[in-house]
Amino acid sequence: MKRIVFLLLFCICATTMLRGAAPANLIGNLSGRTTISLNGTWRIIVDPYENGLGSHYFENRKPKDKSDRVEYDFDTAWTLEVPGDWNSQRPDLLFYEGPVWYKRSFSYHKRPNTRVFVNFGAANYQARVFLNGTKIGEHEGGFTPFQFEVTGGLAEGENFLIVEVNNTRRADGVPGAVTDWWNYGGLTGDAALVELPETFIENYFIQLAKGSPEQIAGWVQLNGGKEAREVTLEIPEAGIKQAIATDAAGRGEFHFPAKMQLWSPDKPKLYRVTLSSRGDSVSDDVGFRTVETRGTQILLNGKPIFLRGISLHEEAPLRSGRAVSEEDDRILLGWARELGCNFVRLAHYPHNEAMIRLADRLGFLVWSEIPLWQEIAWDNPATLENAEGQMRDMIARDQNRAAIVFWSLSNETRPGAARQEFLKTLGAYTRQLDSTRLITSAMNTAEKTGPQGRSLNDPLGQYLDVLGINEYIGWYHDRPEDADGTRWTFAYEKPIIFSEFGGDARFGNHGDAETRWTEEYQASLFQHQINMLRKIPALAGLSPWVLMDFRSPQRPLMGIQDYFNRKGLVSTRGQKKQAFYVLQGFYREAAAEKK
Ligand code: GCB
Repeated sequence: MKRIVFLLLFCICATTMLRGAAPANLIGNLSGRTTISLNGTWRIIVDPYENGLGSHYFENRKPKDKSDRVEYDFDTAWTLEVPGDWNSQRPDLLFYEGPVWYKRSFSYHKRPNTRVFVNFGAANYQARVFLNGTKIGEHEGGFTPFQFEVTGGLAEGENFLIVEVNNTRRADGVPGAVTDWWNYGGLTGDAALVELPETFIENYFIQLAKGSPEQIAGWVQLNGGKEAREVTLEIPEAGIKQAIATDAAGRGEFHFPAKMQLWSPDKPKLYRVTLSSRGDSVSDDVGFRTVETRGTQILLNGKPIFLRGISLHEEAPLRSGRAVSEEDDRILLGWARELGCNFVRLAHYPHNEAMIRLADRLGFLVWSEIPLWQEIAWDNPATLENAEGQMRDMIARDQNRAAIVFWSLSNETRPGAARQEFLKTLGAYTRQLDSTRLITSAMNTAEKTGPQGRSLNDPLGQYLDVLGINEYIGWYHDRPEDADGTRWTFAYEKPIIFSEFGGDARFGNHGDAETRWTEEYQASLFQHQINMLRKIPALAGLSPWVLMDFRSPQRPLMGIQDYFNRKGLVSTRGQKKQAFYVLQGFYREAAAEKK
């Protein structure tokens, strides 16, 4: 008995230690900071047999004399551009999965009273980072930023960074071993040094208080000093100047009345907000709005809103590869605008920060999610910790963007006790980090109830504010016209978003509406889906699958797919398929009705 109690205690302690070992908090809003870009050309060594660590690639060794043997040389190695994936930059790396070692030299001149951090916007999937031959940290998760302090490790003058990025898929990772998107590897986010004072404003949360359009609430976190300090928050255009006291841990919370012009897709008003504290100051552009639910409605600023959306991957338009720049994002959101959207579902992982900021400026509501897709190691505590870490960092980066109204926990997961517990914990954690936004998930577990009935009873629904449904009537089962008579019922009285439906069509492939892979088939499928959706009173919005064709290893049909999922309404070259105009027609009507 004693032994059992001891074992139990040991397990509890071990789990708490594991879960308690939270990495350093992220520094928010790097665009408001002094940064030195490390983007551009990096040298790379492809390392399929994982020799790099044993052969000390991270030391950037050179032969000591002419008889010395060193079997690598970054100076003569291949190159890649950062930010960017390796698959689309070199034809020989299109299908590559494994480690690649990146190296870049830079010169740095030390400045007094300055702390320096290195930031990577994203590295898929795992990264080990070395500065001047010494390891400074590692990171897991392919889409969220990470930072390490390098103040002590920087040399005066010449320095070099070496990063091993490994995109090997892992069954215990997030995502797991299988996805329906390309496993683009590499340093896919911006790389930069960030200079900050000894004590600096690490991050802050400034939004309208939950359900109160006339109160601003949030917190600020300092990093550095040991004594309490004051932070001043100013929004000059609104005549706001508030003093916030921080405690010895550098945290200050605030809550004050404010009458703001509210952010909405029609008027995406942003205010310049400045936070300052002895020797540090950071500015940001922040919008203010409320979002909540009432029965089956979503209320934006207290009024019901119908979400005319589209799902999209972070896939570059007009070329292939990860979308990594604001120019890429502008094209994608431009098509969404033309379609008549006021909402985008950024599938299936956090997109680059520029995309969220652009959505904020252009007035798109955003669904943002972590790559928790289908099968995950539900029983593994480290997988849960990983999912929580990705959620935490996505929120830490984007929590001041009014555009984001949903944090999504997962996509298409199979009900079961372990999954339920995992997502319940993740949901509670997400609410604890941000209680102002709505929590959702895309579910695909509707049951057939008779020849024309479908019912969504997934028990995950109880933890969500808004229910997302992915369904593929007319593509993976049944025929497109079967949608017309389908009647939906839902176990929860909550807003419903049809977060996916669609079918593949190759642009320019024509035939009748019965013939798969044609534009006509896809257009007819969209029309039948719309017929069905019109009859669902709880419908709060939709984000069909998908804006643009995207690469996927699961799609090998030659001449049609060529390793692309062709469910796009637009081809990768920007050609609009017939279904684009069907959805556009519906959105025009919906906008006119002010649904
Ligand atoms: C889904 C997934 C999405 C796939 C899509 C498809 O249900 O959520 O990631 O790409 O279906 O095309 O099969």
